[in-house]
Amino acid sequence: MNYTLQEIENQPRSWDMTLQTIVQQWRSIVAHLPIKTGTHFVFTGCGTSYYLSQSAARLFQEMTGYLSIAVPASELFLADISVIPQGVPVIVFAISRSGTTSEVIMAVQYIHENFSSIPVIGMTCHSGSELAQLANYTLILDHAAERSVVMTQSFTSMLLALQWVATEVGNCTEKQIELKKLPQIASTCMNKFLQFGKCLATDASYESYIFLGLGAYYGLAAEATLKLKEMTQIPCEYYNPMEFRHGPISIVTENSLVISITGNSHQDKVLKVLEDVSLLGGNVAAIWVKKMMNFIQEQNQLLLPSEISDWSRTVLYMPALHYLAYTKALQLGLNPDTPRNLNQVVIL
Ligand code: F1P
Repeated sequence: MNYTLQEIENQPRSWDMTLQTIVQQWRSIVAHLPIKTGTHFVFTGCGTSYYLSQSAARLFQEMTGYLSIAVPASELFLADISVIPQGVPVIVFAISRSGTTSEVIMAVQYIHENFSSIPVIGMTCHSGSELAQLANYTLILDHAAERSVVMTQSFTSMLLALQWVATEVGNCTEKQIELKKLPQIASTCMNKFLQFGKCLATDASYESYIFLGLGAYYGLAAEATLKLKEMTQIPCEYYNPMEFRHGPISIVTENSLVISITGNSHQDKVLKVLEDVSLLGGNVAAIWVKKMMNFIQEQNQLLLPSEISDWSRTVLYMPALHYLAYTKALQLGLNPDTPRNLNQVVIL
């Protein structure tokens, strides 16, 4: 067994530990934070941690009503005026599994030097890291650290932790009850996730993969693409499903597989996009909640539990997509633990 597989499989346990540790960590720092009407939140990171930021910002805004954006860490110091809101209180969440990625460190230093009133909350899986030293406050998930180059459990665990934070800021106990159900739901579904991932990976006629996601799921689509790209280097892309028709759909061939990451609230509209892809001869698959009689083959549909909301269900879409990338790598004779041209951290 290799590290990547172990970390994919450990997600239910990692989520459980995340939920146990985040409550106290957040409560001990929130009292020091100047959250008031009009505060803007900026989520930042690189690579997976940037895609995590994209999902987290959407989920945070939806839950709390506070304006929230995601920016790549490098833009905080290379294009600061275009991304840092002016004239309003700002709080930054800087996210980095390693806590040592240069651009994240440079971004935090830049904020300290040029925007000293902005508090930076560092989220990392390494308590002894530079980010943990540098940030004004920290959220530490040491249990979600990884030996693999690619991020799997650290992505979902950090995202789940930020969702918990959002429920605290938004004062929403109803969603907290839902989040607490996730480890148990995931552990009963892991085998189903593996079978689905394998099924989409092993059909050799799929030469390119396209992931569709909107709202908070757009970050998931980006991350699913990155996982497949890192582990297999196979052509893959991601889009907002409704945007896909506006040009990108021209890349569809009988060898493409379009996979939709879909919530209950938009399943009907997305089904129509998939229908258009199918009419053009493309292959389609979906991870969603409502079972529908339609043109999509049964084995290409993964049904997730509908008893929790789209908002709370977010991380549950990822393990099947991790298994897809992992299985595809094995199928191509690649070692998922040692992706081409990559290291765990980018140090400039
Ligand atoms: C982020 C990251 C990873 C990626 C890569 C290098 O690291 O970009 O997403 O897989 O191999 O680092 P971090 O800042 O979250 O540690």
